[in-house]
Amino acid sequence: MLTLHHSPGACSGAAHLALEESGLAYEVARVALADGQQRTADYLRLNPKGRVPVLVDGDYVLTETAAILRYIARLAPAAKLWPDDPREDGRCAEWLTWIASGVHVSYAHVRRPERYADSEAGKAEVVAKGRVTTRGVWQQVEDKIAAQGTPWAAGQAFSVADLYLFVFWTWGKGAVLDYAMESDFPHWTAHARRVAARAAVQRVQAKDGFPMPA
Ligand SMILES: N[C@@H](CCC(=O)N[C@@H](CS)C(=O)NCC(=O)O)C(=O)O
Repeated sequence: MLTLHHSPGACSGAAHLALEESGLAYEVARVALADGQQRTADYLRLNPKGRVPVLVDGDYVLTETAAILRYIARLAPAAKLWPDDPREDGRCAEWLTWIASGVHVSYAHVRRPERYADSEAGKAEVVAKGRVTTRGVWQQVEDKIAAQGTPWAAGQAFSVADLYLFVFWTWGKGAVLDYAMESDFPHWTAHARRVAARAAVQRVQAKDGFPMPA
C-alpha cells in the first residue's frame, strides 16, 4: 500500500491525481498545512524539508513532486502515465522540471513571501515582484502549449505532465492569483478541460474540491 502525504489544493494534488490514474492501491494522509502540521517533529522525521508531497512505499520514502510522479508512472506501466517515445519522454521531463523549478517557484513568491524576506516591507516587495513574474510565467505556459499544438503536454500521449500542469491551472483560477484563466489563457484552459474530463480527475476533485474549468 502506498501512502501519499497530501494537502488538498497543494502541489501534492498532482501526485494524488497520478495515483488515482495509476490504478495502484493507495491511501492519503492529510497534512494540515494551515495548522503547521508540516513543521511538527513527527512530520519533519518523515520529510525534513517540511513540505508535501511525501510518498511512502514500505520502507521507501520519496519527496519532490516531479520524482514522485515519475515513480508512480514506473510502478504502473499499464496506466501509461509516462510516454515511451524519446521526444515525448524528453518533453514530459522538460515540463516536470520547469513546473517544479520555475512555475511553482514564481508562485511561491506570491503565496509564501516569508521564505524570501523578513520585514513587512520586504515581503510586500517580494509579493509585488512575484505577481509580475508569475503573470509572465503563466503567459509562457500558455504560449508553449499554443506553440506545441498537441493534445497533451508531452505530445500525443497523455502523461503525468498533464496532471502537474493542471494543478497550476487551478492555482491560476484560485484566490491568490484570481486570473481569468478561460479568457486570458485559452490554450491552457483547453488543455485543462481535457484533463478535467478524465474520470480519475473527477473522482479526486470530488474529494479535494479544486476548481474546474468552465
Ligand atoms: N519542490 C517541492 C515543493 C513542495 C512544496 O513547496 N510544497 C508546499 C505545498 S504546494 C508545502 O508543503 N508548503 C508548506 C510550507 O511551505 O510550509 C515539490 O515540488 O514537491
